[in-house]
Amino acid sequence: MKFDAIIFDLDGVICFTDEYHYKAWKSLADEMNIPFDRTVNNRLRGVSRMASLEIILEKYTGPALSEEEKVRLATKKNDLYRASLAEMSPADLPVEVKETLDALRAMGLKLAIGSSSKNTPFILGQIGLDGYFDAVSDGNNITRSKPDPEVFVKAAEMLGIAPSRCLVVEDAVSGADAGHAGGMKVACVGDAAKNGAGDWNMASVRELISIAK
Ligand code: B16
Ligand code: MG
Repeated sequence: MKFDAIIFDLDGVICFTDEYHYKAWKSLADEMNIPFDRTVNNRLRGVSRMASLEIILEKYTGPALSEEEKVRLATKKNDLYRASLAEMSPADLPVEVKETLDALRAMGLKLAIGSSSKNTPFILGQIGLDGYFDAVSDGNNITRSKPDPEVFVKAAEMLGIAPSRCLVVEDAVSGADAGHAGGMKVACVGDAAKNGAGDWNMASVRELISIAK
């Protein structure tokens, strides 16, 4: 086999919490009269909460904001976002994703999460994947956001597998860049696949089964 482990991004790959992020940021931006659309939203994929806020504030024209005010805004967005997460259930784990994960595991591959999100444990619990992965590296154990490779390098370390034997799966261009910077091959879906950011650009995660062979 070409790989010993697969490291999955969470938002936009395992489940579609990206739409909840968009709605929560949109509500905050509308309230502050900041232009915000799906093109800007695509730049937030894989990017940490505070770095996402800075991207949204590029078009802000109101009075200067203190660091405390920025943290308050990010917390407000996160509260809205978590209200959507609270409604999630195992039905929000797409069947093709669960079947693909199970097939990859049956092939003997180690499976990990590499997500920028501090809400990762909550999301995994909501969709019924608590305890499923061999390692979880997320926004709670990193100091640098994607495109820095830290989150994927830490996942590989937790698994005890060399980066060159790990395949990263991403929906964000920033995440694909992070995987490459960590010395890993990258398979993309969604926005990153449309941008040709991966070594493989997939129409479905099911393609991973033949890519990993
Ligand atoms: P949180 P991923 C990323 O998750 C999201 O794509 C990105 O939009 C979000 O800002 C980031 O997590 C931080 O999330 O506010 O929950 O800590 O794609 O790396 O799984
Ligand atoms: Mg993502």
